[in-house]
Amino acid sequence: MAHGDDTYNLKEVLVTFKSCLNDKQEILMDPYLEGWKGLVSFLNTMGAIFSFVSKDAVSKIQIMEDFRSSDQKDHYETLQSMVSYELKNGLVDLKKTGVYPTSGCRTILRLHRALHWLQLFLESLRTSNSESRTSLLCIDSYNASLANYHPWIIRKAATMAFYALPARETFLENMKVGTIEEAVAMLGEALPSIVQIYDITQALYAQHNLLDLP
Ligand code: 1PZ
Repeated sequence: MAHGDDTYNLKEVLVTFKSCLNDKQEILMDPYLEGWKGLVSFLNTMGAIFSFVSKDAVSKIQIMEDFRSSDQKDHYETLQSMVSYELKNGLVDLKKTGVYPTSGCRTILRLHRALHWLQLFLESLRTSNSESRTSLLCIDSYNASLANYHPWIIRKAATMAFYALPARETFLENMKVGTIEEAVAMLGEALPSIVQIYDITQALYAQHNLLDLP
């Protein structure tokens, strides 16, 4: 899969998320992280103003890749196996940050919340029209999701960065999937798999009471 900046294509990234599910409806860690890396490459095409965002995403991806290359790697093969392994062995700070500030469960939760923002944002972009402003779509979807978990200073920085987003048509062209119409159609085809990954993760975390991990 090509994620280099010059061969970049958002469709491939979204399709990677589709390949995350095994036949037991479990989410495979490696393609999940691969999908995230692709999103970070896309974000990096939007300029240095977003580097504080991509740095945080990269460090979280790195935490998870380190688990995947550790002695415990087999326990991190799927999100489901990670949750049961970490909970069974008391490797998660459940109430406040303590011994395990970088558990897999809390790290994936941060990415999972960001995936909800992505879903709302791309869906609003898909259904918007040529008069819509990308920055406003982005602010609305952020306020409806991720902002609820961010302190004031991050919300402020994020909102300011959103004003630097390219106009809708440029944004859609930057996806590198052809014309604006083709980009919109691609979103319609690819977003359901993002939604499915989001929903399965959400149910898994809800079932184990992990949605508020510090
Ligand atoms: C297309 C425009 C892209 C805008 C990106 C929208 C997301 C704004 C998020 C701002 C995050 C700022 C940096 C640091 C945040 C961290 O404090 C939090 C919580 O982690 P903790 O501090 O508890 O360890 N991190 C997050 O919420 C994860 C953020 C990941 C954002 C990934 C965005 C991917 C963008 C894909 C673009 C197509």
